[in-house]
Amino acid sequence: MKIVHLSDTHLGYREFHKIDQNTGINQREQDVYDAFKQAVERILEIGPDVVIHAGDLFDTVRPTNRAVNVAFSQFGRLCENDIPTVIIAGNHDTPKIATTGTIMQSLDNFPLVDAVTSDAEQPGGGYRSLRIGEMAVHAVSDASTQQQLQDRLNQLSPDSDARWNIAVLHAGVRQIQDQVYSGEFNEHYISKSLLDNLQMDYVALGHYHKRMKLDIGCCGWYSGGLERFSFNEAAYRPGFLEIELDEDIQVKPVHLKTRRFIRLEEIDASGKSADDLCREIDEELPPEDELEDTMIAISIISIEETVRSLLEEKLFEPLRETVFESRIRLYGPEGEMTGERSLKFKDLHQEFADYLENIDPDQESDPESLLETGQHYLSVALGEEDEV
Ligand SMILES: [Mn+2]
Repeated sequence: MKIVHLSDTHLGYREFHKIDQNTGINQREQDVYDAFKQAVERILEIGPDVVIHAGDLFDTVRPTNRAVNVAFSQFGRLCENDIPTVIIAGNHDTPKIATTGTIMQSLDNFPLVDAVTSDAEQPGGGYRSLRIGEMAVHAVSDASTQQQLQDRLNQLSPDSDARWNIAVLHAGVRQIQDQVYSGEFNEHYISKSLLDNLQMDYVALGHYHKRMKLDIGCCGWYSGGLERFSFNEAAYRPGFLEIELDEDIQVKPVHLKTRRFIRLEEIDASGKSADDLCREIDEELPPEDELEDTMIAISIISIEETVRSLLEEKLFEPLRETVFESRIRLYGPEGEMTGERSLKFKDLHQEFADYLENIDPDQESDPESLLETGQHYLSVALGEEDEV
């Protein structure tokens, strides 16, 4: 039997200000849709017995109509081709207040899709055990709280009638060598000992965007994301996993063609002139005609102010004009950050707090309640909070 395991599609994600010339929408948002469509093309070529999506289908709890349409049309293609799909909600799909509900539960109405979420109307209460051919697929949705997730995990047990038992989970993992976490405020964890004792044949994990085999009691993988969602993910290879269940379990990565990210090794500027640094960086960069579509991250330490301003003029200004997007981080001799010119905003909540700090306080308004009200509206707009 053959499984395709993917996760972390984050449909609706958008960043930076570039617009796709063909569609008129945010280019990174379009990139993410394109990666998902490309993945579905590959899946149709592979023709698996089941597709497993281990969560974070959408980037936010309240995705835009566009993101929903992309998801529905692509799952529709899988249905038309008679490929069953099991999907669980990840932390990005799960509202903090359960009554908010999810759009993902609408996917459950598709004939061949089992969409397992925390919605109250859902059969199984966030845990469903499904028989697909010789497989039993145990799908556990992310929950609003760690305790709720734990309660679901405690129900997990293999189906002794099935030839293969597969668990589908969305969380970080504690107590493995590289503890896996994203640093998101609403992420949940599974302990290594729980995974060690699951007695499954395969554990399909989502959440961590780097493809990774887990050192646990059975075969378990993070499939990784279909795209990169920050410069920190520059070294990850977007794609999914193709799994063959035969005498044993064979796991094969399938890579997708996505936007190029280049993150240079940190450069130490001590004793170097601006020309030296220009040469050093130029050697690492692709030819000029390839720069236009590329994301570039550069980090330089111990740079003197005079060298920095020369480099700014000779290299960084033209580079910023040319590349798709850049993150250039420069640190002075004392380790202080200098000349940060990246267009990337900080977290919107932080931007707003910084903005309030820097404006003249209005006599009439109470700065704390202004901050609180503003943060609430931001949360609503970002889909993190309910309007009430
Ligand atoms: Mn996640």
